[in-house]
Amino acid sequence: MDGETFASSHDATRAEAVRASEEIAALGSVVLRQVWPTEPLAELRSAIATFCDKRRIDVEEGRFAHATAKMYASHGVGTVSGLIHDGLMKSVQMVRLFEGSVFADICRSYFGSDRLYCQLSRCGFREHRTSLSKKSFIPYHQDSYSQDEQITEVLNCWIPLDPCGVRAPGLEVVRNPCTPDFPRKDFGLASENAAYDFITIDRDEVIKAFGDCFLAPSFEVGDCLIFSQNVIHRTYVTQAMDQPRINFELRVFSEDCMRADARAEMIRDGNVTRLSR
Ligand SMILES: O=C(O)CCC(=O)C(=O)O
Repeated sequence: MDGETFASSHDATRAEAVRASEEIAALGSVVLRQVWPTEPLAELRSAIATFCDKRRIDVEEGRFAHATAKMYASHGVGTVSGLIHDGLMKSVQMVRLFEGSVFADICRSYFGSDRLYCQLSRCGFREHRTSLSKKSFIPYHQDSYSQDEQITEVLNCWIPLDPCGVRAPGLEVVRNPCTPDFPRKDFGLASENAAYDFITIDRDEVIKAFGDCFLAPSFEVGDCLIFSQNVIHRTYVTQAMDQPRINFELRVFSEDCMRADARAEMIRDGNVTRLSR
């Protein structure tokens, strides 16, 4: 597919980061190959798998009676805050993962700032087990819906922790920065995917607005897909897929993206975590 990949390496130069951030500005996303070191990703994967296994057992044994419990039996969902709460990781691991990464260079170039942050409660993960369900996990949507309203813009780095996109569910994006608050689908009383109905965007409407420009790459561990917050995207899953996939989403913003009247309080109260010095 056109523009599918932007080849990079661990020692990607600043010029490459600038090129990648220009691609994000023009097309909404960029795919990077082999830019994340495997060891911290394996640690993260192990923490997420432990969290999801425990949640699944809690659901099966009736200890987790939340409205979405049924979904959690087949699909793992959570955030870094949850992993930290359960003693499965420390926030410093996030800082270390980000520091010196190609993604950090791209964020500096994209936001034009060195003062970069994330919210640990909005850096999420998903575990998709095709042996338990082949239903699409998350339908077409925009991240801006689920954004903290005090933060005007984020870049999402979607990091697979298993090979995916061919035998395991991957991610599909519209290759366009898209427009904010794209109209959502009206289900009336008939639901397609109850948990996520309220964010669902209709594929035909996407094609009318932006053309048939979907990208669903195959990924190896170490690759990632970075996209801006209005980019319409979804879990990419086909009936033929038979492997599981865990992924992680590192959502980063600069200090300037925090609304001026809320910034000092957010920093003071620890609502945001500084990722760069
Ligand atoms: O990982 C996925 O399958 C989709 C995740 C996603 O789109 C999201 O969390 O916003």
